[in-house]
Amino acid sequence: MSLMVVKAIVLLGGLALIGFILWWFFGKHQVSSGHSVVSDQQQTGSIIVDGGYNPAVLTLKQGIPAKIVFHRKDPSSCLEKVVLPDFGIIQELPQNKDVTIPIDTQKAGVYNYACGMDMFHGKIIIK
Ligand SMILES: [Cu+2]
Repeated sequence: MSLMVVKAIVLLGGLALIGFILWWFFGKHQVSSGHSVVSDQQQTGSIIVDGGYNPAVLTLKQGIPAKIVFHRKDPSSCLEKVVLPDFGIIQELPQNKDVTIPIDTQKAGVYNYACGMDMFHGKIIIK
């Protein structure tokens, strides 16, 4: 290979790497999001726990009594507890069972929650 070709390959490789880094840091990464289902002054949101929380962002309507149904499919003990610090809730999530957690929706805001070890994170938006 001539030196020119080698230089061109190195240059292209460098550009590809820069492109990847830009995408990694500034690209829009997809976060799953969902809404509760509202009926009769009651709203219910569903979150599947499987390698994380799906949807990762759940939006509830302010002022309407809400329930979130967690369903853990993931066998890992990491996700067997869910902690919602803003609501003072620490809840066990037995595998393959629906667990219903009532949520106070009086105050609008963004509320983070996590697994018992604070490794997986989700968000509840009340607005
Ligand atoms: Cu964990």
